[in-house]
Amino acid sequence: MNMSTDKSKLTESLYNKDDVCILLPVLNEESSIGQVVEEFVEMGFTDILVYDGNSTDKTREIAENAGAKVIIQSGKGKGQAMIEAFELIEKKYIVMLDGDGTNLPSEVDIVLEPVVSGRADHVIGNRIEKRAPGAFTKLNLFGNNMINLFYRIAFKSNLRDTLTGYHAFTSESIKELDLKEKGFVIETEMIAECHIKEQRVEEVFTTYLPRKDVVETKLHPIKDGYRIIRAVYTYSRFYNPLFFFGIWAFPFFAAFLFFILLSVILRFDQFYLSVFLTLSLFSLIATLQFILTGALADIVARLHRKTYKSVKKISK
Ligand SMILES: Nc1nc2c(ncn2[C@@H]2O[C@H](COP(=O)(O)OP(=O)(O)OP(=O)(O)O)[C@@H](O)[C@H]2O)c(=O)[nH]1
Ligand SMILES: [Mg+2]
Repeated sequence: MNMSTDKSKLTESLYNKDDVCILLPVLNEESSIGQVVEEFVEMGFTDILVYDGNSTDKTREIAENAGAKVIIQSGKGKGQAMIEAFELIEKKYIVMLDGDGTNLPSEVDIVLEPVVSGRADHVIGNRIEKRAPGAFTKLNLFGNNMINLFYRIAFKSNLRDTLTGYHAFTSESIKELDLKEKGFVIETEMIAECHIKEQRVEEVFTTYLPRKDVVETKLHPIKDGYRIIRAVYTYSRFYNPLFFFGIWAFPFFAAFLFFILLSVILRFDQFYLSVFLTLSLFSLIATLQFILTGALADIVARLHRKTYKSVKKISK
């Protein structure tokens, strides 16, 4: 018996499979959903929920035949489906993964272990390290890395794959999150909300395989990438306002240096000197304003988190 089997046995002994809901948000995944559901059935999971986004292929039929419960979402988008599903699930633990066969059901214990052992409220499966050749396009990998770097700075976090589809969490923790995003931004919103709500987030390594079929991707790299970056920035105002406001201090400080330089170069011309000195002063004031606003808001945010943590502790 190797070490990973040992660990898997250990994890299994920590939870009852009937306490877990396997959630699969899907849209037109007929070529992969059957195998994904079957693997979970074979492992002994009894609650497999396929949340369908009005697929036009045989996804629902195949999923049902394989042993899943299928529900059709009311609106549109992966986020909308997940928010709807979270309202219905009553199991203690939820494991969520993509139904396109890119995540391995056999790695379920790896993502569940930190949750069932009580170490984490929310676990994400990092796909970057164990990615198979061709799983990411060059553009997707670059975009993922850039977004994760931005997230790490904005949320002072060490997570390396915030856009993964493989998650495990307690239903108690997911109910605490205020989720609104209807599309692919939902994963970012979930992690950001976990940080805002002082939850313990852990990252584990999971395999990432290429899609079997070449379907038209539902994810638009540029449009969705922009939406995700905008969301990271927007959510950071509650968690790290010094970053949210402070980021604007950089261009204004650069403008200050630029106008000072121009003032020095054109110091013999009274008109230019006064114009550039005024502009440099304005830029310096703006720089300080952003830093000051960020610093003050940071104190408020820290106090809020401290109070939130205490209230949570007391109510437990
Ligand atoms: N219910 C539901 N599921 C969706 C919707 N859009 C995508 N999904 C599912 O969400 C999961 C992730 O979507 P993908 O299109 O694979 O996104 P991705 O993995 O970032 O992109 P790819 O590289 O194309 O695989 C898959 O199981 C999709 O079928 C939707 O509108 N509703
Ligand atoms: Mg996918």
